[in-house]
Amino acid sequence: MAASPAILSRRAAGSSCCRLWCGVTRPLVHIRSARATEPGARKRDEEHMWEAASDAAGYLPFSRASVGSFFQGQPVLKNPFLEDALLRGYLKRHLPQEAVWSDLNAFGERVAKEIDIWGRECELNPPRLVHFDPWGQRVDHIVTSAAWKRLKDLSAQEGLVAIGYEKSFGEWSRVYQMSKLYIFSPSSGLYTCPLAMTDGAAKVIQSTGVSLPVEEAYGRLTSRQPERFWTSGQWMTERQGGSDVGTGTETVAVPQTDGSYKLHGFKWFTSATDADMTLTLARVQDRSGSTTPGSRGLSLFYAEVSRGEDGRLRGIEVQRLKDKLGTRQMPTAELLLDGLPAYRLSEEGRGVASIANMLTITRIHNSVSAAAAMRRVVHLARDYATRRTAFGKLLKDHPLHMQTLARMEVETRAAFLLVMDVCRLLGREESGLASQLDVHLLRLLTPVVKLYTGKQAVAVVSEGLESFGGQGYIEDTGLPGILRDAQVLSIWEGTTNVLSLDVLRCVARSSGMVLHAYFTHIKALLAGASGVSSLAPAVKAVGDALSELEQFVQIAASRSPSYLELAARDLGYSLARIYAGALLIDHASWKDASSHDKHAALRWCEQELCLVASKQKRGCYDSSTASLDAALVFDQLIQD
Ligand code: UCC
Repeated sequence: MAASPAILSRRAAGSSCCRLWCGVTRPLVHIRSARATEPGARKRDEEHMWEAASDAAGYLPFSRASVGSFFQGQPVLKNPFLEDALLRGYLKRHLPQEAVWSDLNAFGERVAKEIDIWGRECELNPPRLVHFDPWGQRVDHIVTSAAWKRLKDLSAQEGLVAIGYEKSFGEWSRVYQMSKLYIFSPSSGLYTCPLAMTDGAAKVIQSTGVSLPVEEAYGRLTSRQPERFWTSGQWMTERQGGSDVGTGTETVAVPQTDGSYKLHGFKWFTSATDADMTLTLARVQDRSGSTTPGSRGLSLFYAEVSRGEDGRLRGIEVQRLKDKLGTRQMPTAELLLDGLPAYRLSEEGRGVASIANMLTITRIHNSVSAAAAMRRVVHLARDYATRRTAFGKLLKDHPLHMQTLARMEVETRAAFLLVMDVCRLLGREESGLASQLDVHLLRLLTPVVKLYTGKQAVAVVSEGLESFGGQGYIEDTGLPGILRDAQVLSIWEGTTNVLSLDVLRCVARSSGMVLHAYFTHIKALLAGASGVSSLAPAVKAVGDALSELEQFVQIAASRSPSYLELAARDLGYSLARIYAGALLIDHASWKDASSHDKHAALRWCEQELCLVASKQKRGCYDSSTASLDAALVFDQLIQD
């Protein structure tokens, strides 16, 4: 409500000008001060008095259409390589080569100063699909932003796939490649997605033995020349088969007289659909037109995405682009395959086993992106804590705020070490140095690390957004996009539950040898740290948790498969937490470790590490619990 002239004149006569205006409602000030006086019109008395008081005040906040003088400083992205003490500590220990360091440093500088803006541009200019040209011809053009195209060239030049195949740093080449991707990922506009599939496709082609017609493709996928570089798709998901690929894949492959095939089917979710080629699954039709159902009927195919002379895609129609929660920077499409020319890469019926190589690589990339998302939000949150004042001091001086950031930091460190250890194992396997223990560990840890980091990325990024207060919820800060993009990490490349079941499968298929390798390796890591007294509580916590896990495994081995299935997710989490504890301890016991490394290890090991043991003791996996759970979900009485 507006103040009356009488009140105004009384206040104007007062001595304290600033306090004088405190009772005046803000809209009145705006309206009055912003209104131009009509030419020739005499100002009314109250307007004269108003201006006199303003002049006397010298400074009147929010007057004359001003929005005030305080603007919060925004968080600043700095060189992510220089800002990451753990990354540098890890590389100092394992990969201290000057060439790697100078490359990562220079790349980190580019990420902060140049590339991050391209990533943002991809978000602001998402891809669109043009179905028809102006004359009504079907063209199915996926139009992407200039920044998206620049990111493709950059990826080739920086060797973001190539480094893994050049193997210039032997068994550490994968650690080098993934460190670079880790720096790149949160600024990449999701270009890391096509890179993951490209890497996976190169790996599959390599493992099937590079020969015609894929020799050329392999060279392009691993090229550093932008004009030669190709990306690949991974078309696995169909309408019936998301996780259950074996049952749900409907696409058929019709043999041609020249030994090639034509594919007919519908791919429901194809990521980075502007790729140059793809690997995909289909069922080979026999002479009678029949196919083999289930996983045993699936074969792996290679197909190039190309256009005919009429400008139309050969054998593909792009049905529509997906409207997704996040990853909007990247085109994801539904594709009708109608006679797509293709070559069979696997033996007939070995499709799932053959594409599993690709899954291993894309799951590792997924984990890299998860750890990177956590690191990015911690990086920005800690910078912001030095810029934002509340309740009389900077956020960094509020112990509770720092405790929250420290917990995010510990979670990020654990994720980073888990991811890098899987990369280390992959590098050993690819350079022929892996022991049988390494091979088992890689098989077990790939789904464990993917499921754990994917889930934790959402939790840490969400916490990170909260640390910016309301600004963390504001779209054009760029912060909400980090959360939206993180949400996919626990879904694609296998959901948390599907990966938990994959853990059980690899335990069963190896007759428990993957777990044996796991126990053996952790015991070795703990033994290596036994001389560091400051780490003793952490060593004890991990040792105890490992014993509990061994006991759980012994008990579970005598139970029915349904018992293990109910325990699968908690088992996955326990495997991740215990292994991360051992890695944090190992890193903290290295001769050049910092006190922060030790603190992180101790903090991590304060939590419950072996969930599966405590839940087992409470009967959580008993058969009665399954029916109680179902009844709870549907809120129904249990039928006897
Ligand atoms: O495509 C997608 C999005 C692309 C975007 C990529 C971006 C990535 C990161 C980006 C970073 C920003 S998402 C769609 C992805 N789809 C999935 O992940 C499918 C999830 N479902 C599964 O993983 C299931 O467990 C299936 C499909 C593998 C289950 O199929 P089956 O047929 O029931 O599998 P089996 O019978 O267990 O295994 C068949 C064979 C066996 O080999 P043999 O016969 O020699 O014993 C298994 O050992 O495949 C082998 N195998 C594996 N080998 C199965 N899984 C694996 C594995 N994980 N590793 C090694």
